Amino acid sequence: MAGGLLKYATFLVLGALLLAQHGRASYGNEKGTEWPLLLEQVSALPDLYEASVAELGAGLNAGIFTSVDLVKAYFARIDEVNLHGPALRAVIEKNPSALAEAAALDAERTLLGPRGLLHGVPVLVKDNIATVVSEGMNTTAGSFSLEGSIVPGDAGVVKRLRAAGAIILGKANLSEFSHARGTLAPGWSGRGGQCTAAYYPGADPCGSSSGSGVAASIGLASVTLGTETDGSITCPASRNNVVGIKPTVGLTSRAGVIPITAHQDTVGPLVRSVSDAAIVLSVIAGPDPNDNYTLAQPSILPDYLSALNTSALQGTRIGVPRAVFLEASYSELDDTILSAYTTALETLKTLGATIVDPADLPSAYEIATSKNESVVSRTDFKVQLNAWFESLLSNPSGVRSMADLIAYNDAHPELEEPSNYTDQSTLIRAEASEGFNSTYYQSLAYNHELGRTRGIDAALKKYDLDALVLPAAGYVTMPAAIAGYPIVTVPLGFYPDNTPAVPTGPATFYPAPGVPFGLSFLGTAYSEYNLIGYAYAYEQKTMTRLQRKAYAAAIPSMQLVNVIGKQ
Ligand SMILES: *[C@@H]1O[C@H](CO)[C@@H](O)[C@H](O)[C@H]1NC(C)=O
Ligand SMILES: *[C@@H]1O[C@H](CO)[C@@H](O)[C@H](O)[C@H]1NC(C)=O
Ligand SMILES: *[C@@H]1O[C@H](CO)[C@@H](O)[C@H](O)[C@H]1NC(C)=O
Ligand SMILES: *[C@@H]1O[C@H](CO)[C@@H](O)[C@H](O)[C@H]1NC(C)=O
Ligand SMILES: *[C@@H]1O[C@H](CO)[C@@H](O)[C@H](O)[C@H]1NC(C)=O
Ligand SMILES: *[C@@H]1O[C@H](CO)[C@@H](O)[C@H](O)[C@H]1NC(C)=O
Ligand SMILES: CC(=O)N[C@H]1CO[C@H](CO)[C@@H](O)[C@@H]1O
Repeated sequence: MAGGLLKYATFLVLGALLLAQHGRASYGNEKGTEWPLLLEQVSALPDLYEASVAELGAGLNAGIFTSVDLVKAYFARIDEVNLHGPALRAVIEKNPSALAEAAALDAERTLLGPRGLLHGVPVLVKDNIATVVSEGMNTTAGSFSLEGSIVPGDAGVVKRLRAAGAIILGKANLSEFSHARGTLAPGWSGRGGQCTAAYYPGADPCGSSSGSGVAASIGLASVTLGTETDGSITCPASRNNVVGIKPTVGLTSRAGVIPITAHQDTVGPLVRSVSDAAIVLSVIAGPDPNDNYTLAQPSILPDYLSALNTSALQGTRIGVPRAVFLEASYSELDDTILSAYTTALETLKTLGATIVDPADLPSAYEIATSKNESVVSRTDFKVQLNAWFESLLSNPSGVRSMADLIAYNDAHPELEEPSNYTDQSTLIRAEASEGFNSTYYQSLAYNHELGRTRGIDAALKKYDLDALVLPAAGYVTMPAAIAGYPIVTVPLGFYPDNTPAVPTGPATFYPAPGVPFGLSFLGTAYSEYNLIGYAYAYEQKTMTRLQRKAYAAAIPSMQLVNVIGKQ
């Protein structure tokens, strides 16, 4: 113990020396993410359950701990809860090169100072986001059909993360093929098993970025990435008490991401705070020649960190598109959520917003019954997934097309179709699609009309709004999904302790006691800067995330103090 304290004191002294040496490093904005922080601000080791990117960066810069320590600590936390204890199954693989990468980044920091806010920060990415094979990880969307496959290289967003000095900690579990295989319990994949959320034993984590949401919620990584086609960042953010940004389609590159549809897929952060989300977005946003949608984004992107303004809602007009969620099909919007939502609207008013209620999308009822989304996504999925299989340098399973994949699943029931997880109807329907015919182009045009011109943009214009606000629960993500428009989700509340646990799958429950739910801000294309500001103002006023923690067994006990100075 005394040895430990001595060691800790040495770190503090070392930190002071390093701080003096690297005083030149200064990043971020004027609102608290600036470096270096004062030594007393970092003299306590941050609790990895909640630690922010800024806190970790301050401790790294001060030399109080290293990125090697961080990787060791997160690995220990994953080992504690992933297959053992509550067996959350949030992580599929740990990066076998992460420690070596961390050591190199530590050395670089000592020599040259940090590259930026994500230097040496461990990031967990959803298993549909490619990482170069030589590093030692698979990219499989959770499917055994892709185990050992050789991808051509890193995904575009991974290249950006690495350039910023981030460490890829591992791959997160997901709903297999981002929930585009069939009617399966959210969070299940053949390779990862059934992921469950950390707020109630067996809680449904939602999907498809399930592991990313769960890992962020209890600090199995500093930050995580997920992907959304329709709800796959928003919903797990909501169910796991974290912040999610579903960026405008075309803001973040999908190159190297196992696809569903280029018209809707998008990559974004799932993290514990709006500040962290802004930091991650500012790194992963930007053009990529390998994803031509990103070439249509504004040539100069805003500094998302300067959107972090607690007064951001002052003088804004925020709309309530009631028709979207009064539709009977959105039965998840029960009294608990609607009452928390009503309170949130009052909070937004106190923060200076004018609430316009109702502010309906003219297309709301058509969206609720339209099947145009699936016409487009099915057709795209077949074409794009076939292209993914063809792009692989090799694939040991022999699967080279969607048709092969369907046959593979049926031929390997022990791996891919265990009892209660047998369905692959979405794949079968996609395989039956006939390509880019006139029905497809008509449906695509309808999607844009329903989501954009008679949808979100129509409501913003008609009511002179800055943004829309909706509960994140339920499938109220479709307007933004078919429009390709952004959503920023923040914690809104929790189900009370006396909530009956309702089964949603063979091993999952929703709702259940203590299960979280979120609030979503929506806007037009490339309005992330504004949405981040509104979400930040609301988050800072309410700090809902901190009101409740995961159930005891799902809170990892390993911390930096357990690994610093150990082999
Ligand atoms: C992929 O997964 C297999 C099986 O878990 C593992 O043996 C292998 O090391 C992983 N990595 C690569 C690059 O294949
Ligand atoms: C991207 O390129 C494809 C052809 O490679 C083309 O069909 C599509 O319209 C392009 N999309 C954009 C947004 O530029
Ligand atoms: C924060 O937002 C308020 C209200 O929009 C604005 O007046 C103020 O200039 C902003 N502060 C900064 C630092 O941008
Ligand atoms: C697509 O949307 C249009 C316009 O609302 C509607 O008339 C049509 O029935 C929809 N098509 C499908 C396949 O749902
Ligand atoms: C286009 O293909 C879809 C299946 O992908 C089919 O349902 C539809 O009838 C086709 N439309 C035309 C005009 O052939
Ligand atoms: C399948 O799910 C049912 C409940 O839906 C459960 O009773 C049963 O044990 C499950 N079977 C397996 C093999 O997990
Ligand atoms: C990191 C980790 O724990 N990965 C596990 C994910 O689940 C599969 C299936 O149980 C295990 O094989 C992995 O080891």
